[in-house]
Amino acid sequence: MANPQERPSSLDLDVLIVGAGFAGLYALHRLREMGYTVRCCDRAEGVGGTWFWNRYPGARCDVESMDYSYSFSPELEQEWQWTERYPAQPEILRYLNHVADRFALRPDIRLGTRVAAAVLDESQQIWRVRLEQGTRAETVRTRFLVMASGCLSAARLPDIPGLGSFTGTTYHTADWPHEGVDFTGRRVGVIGTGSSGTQAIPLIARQAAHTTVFQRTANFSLPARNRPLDPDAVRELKARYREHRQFVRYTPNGTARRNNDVSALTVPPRERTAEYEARWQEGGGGFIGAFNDLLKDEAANDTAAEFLRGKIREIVHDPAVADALTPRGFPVGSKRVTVDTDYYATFNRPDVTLVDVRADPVQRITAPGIRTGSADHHLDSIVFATGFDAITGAVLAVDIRGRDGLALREKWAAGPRAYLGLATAGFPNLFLITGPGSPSVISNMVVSIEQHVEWISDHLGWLDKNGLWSTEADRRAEDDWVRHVAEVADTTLFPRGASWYVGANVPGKPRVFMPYVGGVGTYRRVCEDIAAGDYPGFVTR
Ligand code: FAD
Ligand code: N01
Repeated sequence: MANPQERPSSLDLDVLIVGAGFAGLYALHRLREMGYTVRCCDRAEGVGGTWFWNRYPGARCDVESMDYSYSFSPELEQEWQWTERYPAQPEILRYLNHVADRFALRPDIRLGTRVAAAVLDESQQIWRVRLEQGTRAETVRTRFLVMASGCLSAARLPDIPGLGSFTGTTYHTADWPHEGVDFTGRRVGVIGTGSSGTQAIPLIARQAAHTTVFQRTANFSLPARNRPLDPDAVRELKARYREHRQFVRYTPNGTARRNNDVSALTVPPRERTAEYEARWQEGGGGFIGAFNDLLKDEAANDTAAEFLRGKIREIVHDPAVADALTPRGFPVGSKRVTVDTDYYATFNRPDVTLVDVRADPVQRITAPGIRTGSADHHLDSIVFATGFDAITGAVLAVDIRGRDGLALREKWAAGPRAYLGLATAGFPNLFLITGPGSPSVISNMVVSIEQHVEWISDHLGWLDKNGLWSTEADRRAEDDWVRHVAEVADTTLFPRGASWYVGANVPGKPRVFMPYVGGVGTYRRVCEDIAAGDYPGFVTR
């Protein structure tokens, strides 16, 4: 707990947490249990983060529910009943609301409150943080600032001319109306075929009079094969949940996925195809674990890519449409593989049109619809499934100024730099949950979030136990870590896709591969060693 006599008299809080999603809720609970004075702010009008905002049809997770859930409370994990293998957004949001109530978090959460700026007061080693609630603004003084602001929370509209001129209705998947949208009888255009688009398109198509999908990059998509959970299997897993969670924490991805430790190139072609087929039938992202070199070796990756291209040709009847839906030019997995229900089959519907905007580019949005090089598409609604300014977007949307008034935006102008993805030199007592350089989006994020929350809170406890007030990443340690993150990425095929992992979806964003792909378990051990060694790489005072 913070030592009261060391607090500057003007301090309002020990810790301010930005964001009330999976990360912010757990951070609030854990730090409050340790005795800190903590508040959490979210610009949303409810808790849940991702699951508050993304209410589009078909929104669900693609990590299995029994793993995509908190492990910090054995009671919570026993009492909560998931209904599906991949629960839909409303169920995950109910879960997070249950967590907020069960742990009495709400009194310390301020909703509808945006954190606009944070300035380090060097003389007192505290943060002055500007909060905005509608037209009201106030400044709070806090010792620690924890950015639990999300890797996929800064939604992006595309830079298409004429965006404001459309006279129909527009929606972004990550800011979906709470009352839902009835597309019955409407001509709907969907821009974007990433995870959100591939989940939403089949359901929109079932309802709308006509659906036009504007695809820029064809992506690899795997069938989810979602299903209700088998009560016996749930009971069996719950009986050994503790052991299972401990196992998952040290796996490469923070999931119970079966990773086959064999090269795709050493097995006979028929055996290889059988393995791919079994995983395709099983459904979900486990396909990528079929062989140990799919994300390392181009020739190995090609075998998986070719299998998936064959599936598209099998499912989609019109060869020209199948061809346009076929991903080419990047390895499977280097852009996040999407997990869908009936995505490819949707293109067999007579009321669905695919527009390949690489071949026929969007020129502008007009009053009645979308104009491409070859046609005017008349629409009643446009759905933007165009993604996020990922990983750094929400952090840099806050004007954060550290030592000598340096803006974090300036420090990260050529790409984000953070030690372990947890802290950044020049910004003492500022923590990033699932920040750049940590496994974050390459993992089951709930596992990575819990690990970061626990590591940060343990570090705070250690500082106080040792009578220290502040902690800051050492610049050399940070440089070494950033280099290591890039070196590890370069041993894989990940940087080869023009994905949001490298910032390729945001014009002008520096092209840096942001997540750490060395594995969740490996990363956890590094963090554990650093804690056990009294935090080398951090300057504490
Ligand atoms: P978030 O849930 O994004 O919460 C961050 C919160 O911070 C938001 O509510 C936001 O409003 C708030 N915030 C940001 N900036 C400010 C500010 N300046 N002031 C005030 N509030 C602010 N991950 C998986 O591992 N498995 C999945 O299956 C999976 N499915 C996903 C499906 C969708 C549709 C999306 C978009 C993401 C998915 N993810 C998945 C990633 C998901 O984001 C994480 O799993 C997890 O929910 C992130 O939790 P978080 O608390 O870190 O961030
Ligand atoms: O966003 P995306 P998302 N003109 O960036 C296209 C998680 N998630 O919201 O590929 C035309 O992936 C863009 O094209 P291109 C998950 O981590 C998980 O779908 O850049 N098209 C792309 O097709 C995921 O990866 C689930 O060429 C334009 C699409 O828009 C992450 O969130 C569900 C364009 C954006 O895809 C983001 O997913 C949902 C333009 N100007 C989200 N601009 C699960 O299932 C962009 N695009 C778990």
